[in-house]
Amino acid sequence: MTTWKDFADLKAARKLEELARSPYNLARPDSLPPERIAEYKASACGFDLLYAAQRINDSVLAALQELADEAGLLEQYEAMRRGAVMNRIVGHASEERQVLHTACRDVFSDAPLAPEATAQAEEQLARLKSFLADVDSGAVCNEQGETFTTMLQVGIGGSDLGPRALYLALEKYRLPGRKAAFIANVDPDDAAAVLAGLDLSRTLINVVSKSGSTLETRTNEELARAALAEAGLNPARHLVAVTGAGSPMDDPAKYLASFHMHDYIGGRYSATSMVGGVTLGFALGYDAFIELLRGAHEMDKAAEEQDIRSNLPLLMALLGIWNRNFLGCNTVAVLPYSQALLRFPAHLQQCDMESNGKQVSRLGSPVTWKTGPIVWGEPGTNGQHAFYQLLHQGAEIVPAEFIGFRRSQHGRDITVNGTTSQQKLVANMLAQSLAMAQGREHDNPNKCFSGNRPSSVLIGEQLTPYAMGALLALYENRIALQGFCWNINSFDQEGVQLGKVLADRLLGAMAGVQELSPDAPESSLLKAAGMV
Ligand code: G6Q
Repeated sequence: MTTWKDFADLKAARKLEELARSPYNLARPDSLPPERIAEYKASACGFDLLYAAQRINDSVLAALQELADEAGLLEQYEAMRRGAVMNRIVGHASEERQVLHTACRDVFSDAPLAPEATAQAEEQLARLKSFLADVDSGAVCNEQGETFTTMLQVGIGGSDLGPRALYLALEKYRLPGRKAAFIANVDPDDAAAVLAGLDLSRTLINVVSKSGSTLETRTNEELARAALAEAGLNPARHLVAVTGAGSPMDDPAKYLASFHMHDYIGGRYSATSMVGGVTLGFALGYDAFIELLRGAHEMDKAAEEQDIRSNLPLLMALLGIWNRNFLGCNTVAVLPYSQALLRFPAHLQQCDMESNGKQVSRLGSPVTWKTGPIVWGEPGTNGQHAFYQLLHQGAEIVPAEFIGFRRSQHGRDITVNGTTSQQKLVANMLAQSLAMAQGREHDNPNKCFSGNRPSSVLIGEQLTPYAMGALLALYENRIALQGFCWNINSFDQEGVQLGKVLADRLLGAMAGVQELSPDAPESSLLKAAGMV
């Protein structure tokens, strides 16, 4: 396997630093000629990436290619998919795990790269298929013999964000009479509001937790069990589990059906495992879930291409690195022009920031280069009436990633003033990219747009299960490839531990089982917050 190299030691990084002294100026009047727009376009799995509005030229692209080659990004990507232990920090205690979420969708290959993991994924898919067939036929039903209409997924973080974002994106493809709902937070008001909207007698509750010990999820499981009991329903007929083998939740006797996720699948990369599969399969149908996996698999394959101009995930990874490390941008806005992608930025926020928000290299030393940016976003055009002011005239340069589709999902539209709503949506997206790039001069400084603000447009035909799978894998792979380049471990999340430990101490004090000195900040905080 390629030796892991520190970002600061890459020769191509020196070249890029040099090129970053005079990056392409998008605000020049002739900055976006037709040849540039046609040439700076890459395609995969039905998506086109238009990247002429990035501050790059052929020399920058050549140096980014050298960076990718020198850091061995594709070798590392292949090693990951073949089951190398990528989740580790050399010389320090770390998770020491394989990273094999891609194996969940390698089920379409004749020769899967990680055959054992893919065989396990196939086994889980077969279980899911047969469970869903029983739900469809009514063999799995409530005590009155009625079929189930709703699946409530109870899980948090990686066990919620991806599945929820994908469900919302694909709600249009719901099976007749089926829907999904979600509870993640330990906020009792959220659970109360969600439960109030459900007919529990026709609801399957899918408790999803890889560790089987997450405070929020186990608390909400108890809350759901209590709600079932209160409604006179037998939890044994309503509860389904997805968990890690051997976890405290891995107890088939307590659930109507149990599915496994394996330790080589990280929470935030688990949407294509049973973590997403059970709820998506219930609500959209097994075939739709398979289509989603197919899209993801084909994007995984597209990421094997050596030439960065033909490899969408790698190109997006490198453009992000150019903006972050060489042009000094601290954040990235992901702006879908599709309301169905409402929660996709939130999912990416976790996937990216939990993966690449790191300051120690895989060789165990503090990094001397910037790593993951702050990722955020909301659908357009709503965002245009909100925070785009800062994107166009703020003191911070925020590279934008626009995502849109040529056709709507429902195909129900209206023509007003000669254009459909879908045309208005896409026109607005393209206009925003142009406005950020070219800006506008004006005598009044307050009406002046400096321009020269980079963005890309990712456009697909229509948001289908296949397209959603491809989009998900595009970003998952982009994030992993960036982590390889920064030489950080994108697959652990030590940074979330301290808060959990301190919350446990506070809860221990509130429950009267943890002795805290009255002078400890925990005691004073509890008092000041009026909680004791
Ligand atoms: C994701 C993280 C984290 C995790 C949740 C839920 O990569 O590990 O968001 O998914 O903490 O964990 P469980 O699935 O174990 O409940």
